[in-house]
Amino acid sequence: MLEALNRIQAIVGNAGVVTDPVRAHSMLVDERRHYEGRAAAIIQPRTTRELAAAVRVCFDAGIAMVPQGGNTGYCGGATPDESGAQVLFSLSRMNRIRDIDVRGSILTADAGVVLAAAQSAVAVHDLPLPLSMGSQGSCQLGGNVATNAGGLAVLRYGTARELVAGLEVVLPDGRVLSDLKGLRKDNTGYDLRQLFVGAEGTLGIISAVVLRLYPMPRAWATAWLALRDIGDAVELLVSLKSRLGDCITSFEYISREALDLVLGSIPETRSPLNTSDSNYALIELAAFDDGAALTEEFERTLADGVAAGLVGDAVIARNEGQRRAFWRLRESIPEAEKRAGGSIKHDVSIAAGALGDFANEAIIATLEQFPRARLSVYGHVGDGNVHFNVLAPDPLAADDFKRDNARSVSSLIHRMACERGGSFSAEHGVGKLKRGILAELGDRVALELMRQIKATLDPKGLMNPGKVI
Ligand code: FAD
Ligand code: 2HG
Ligand code: ZN
Repeated sequence: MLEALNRIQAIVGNAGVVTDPVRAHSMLVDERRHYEGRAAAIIQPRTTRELAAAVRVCFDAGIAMVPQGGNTGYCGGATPDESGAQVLFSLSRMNRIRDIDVRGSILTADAGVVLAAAQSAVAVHDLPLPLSMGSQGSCQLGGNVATNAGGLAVLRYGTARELVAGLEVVLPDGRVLSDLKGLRKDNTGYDLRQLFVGAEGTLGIISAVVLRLYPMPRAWATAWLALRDIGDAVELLVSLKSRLGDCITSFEYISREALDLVLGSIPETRSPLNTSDSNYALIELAAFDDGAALTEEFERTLADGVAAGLVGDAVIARNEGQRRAFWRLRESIPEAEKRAGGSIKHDVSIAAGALGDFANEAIIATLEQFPRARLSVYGHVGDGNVHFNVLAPDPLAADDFKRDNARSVSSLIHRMACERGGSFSAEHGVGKLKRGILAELGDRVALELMRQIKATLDPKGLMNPGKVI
């Protein structure tokens, strides 16, 4: 081991090895403080060449490797185990924007570029990268691709998978798979690229990405509305889609309890409607003209929703400040949950038609078994994905509540979602946290194929072992 670590140090130099204990600690604990690992070394290469050479040393010496981006993942996938025998590869120093092809609308960047930095770099060219999420100030493009991240505009632009036009990947044996041409069409064999999207670092380390960019809308129409029921959100979305088509970029659901968590703990927030409804939606449309016609049709559709009893009340943002204030309410929910002691999180998806029933039945079943629990239900209803989060009645007793109840609460919610044909992990992945659930609830044939793919690409089982499968 020591000899291999010396060789790696010679490859990446002193600046490429993290020795500061405070920095190291922050990289060895996961975002949700579920896991704390140890590492034989924390390596931060600067280039693909350095990364590949260091990986090759690990492969030859039989050392397990863990890739890490911004360490914002929710499933412990970027945390090494407790053995102290694994090498953590942090991509943070691989943070160069390689190219912005304005004519081709593609961005090529090192995997360690922080999402917010990538957004700023392309915004200058009026070509937004339509991937955004609460963690964007820390998460990295490589991590976004490795987790197939979703976020707030999936409805219009898809998840990270649909934005990826190319990848460069360091394979577990140090070979580099280079697919950075960014071609729209290329039917030359298997689509290997997609294997690494959502693989959570178990098949290789993504060293660079090519992402699709889109034209900058010229206007937005953003509404905050009260709904009678979460099921009505789905009905409203159907009618919006039929009348406004592709213009809808986001359709987010927010329960009253989730909103109250934000209003109670995040400074300078206030409810956009003076009502005490139980269900809200935040809807955004984008236009490529001045947006007047779109806003008019939006208002008409919402008015019809009111007449049909789907919508209680609605307000459309009058200016950019109000639009941002609406989004702040939605984006602050995870932070507000943290301030309330944290939650037992569930990230499930269900076919659109069954979503309302699932949510309502899950609320009843959870409160029957855990009558004092607080719920925070919200999410990307436009994508059939809800975050069904369960909090302790008292923030001060949150750790005990989560420790005592996480297993049974999660088993209930995951089973309810899977029995209705849904997924127990719509956007946050599997990592270490849900590996057991995947083994239990996953499709047998799919699991067999995953193991075969893993064995082919990583025959020594060195790449992020103990995660996903
Ligand atoms: P990490 O946490 O470092 O790693 C995550 C996984 O990817 C690990 O398995 C790791 O091994 C692997 N990995 C990381 N980098 C690489 C690489 N270069 N090559 C190969 N494997 C790699 N997620 C959503 O999908 N939608 C949301 O809306 C969303 N909102 C969030 C809001 C908050 C406040 C927080 C804290 C998290 C949120 N997340 C969300 C979860 C998380 O931010 C995303 O999963 C993000 O994509 C993880 O990126 P990261 O760089 O932090 O990855
Ligand atoms: C979101 O949609 C993220 O805000 C985080 O996916 C969800 O914290 C959560 O449970
Ligand atoms: Zn989400």
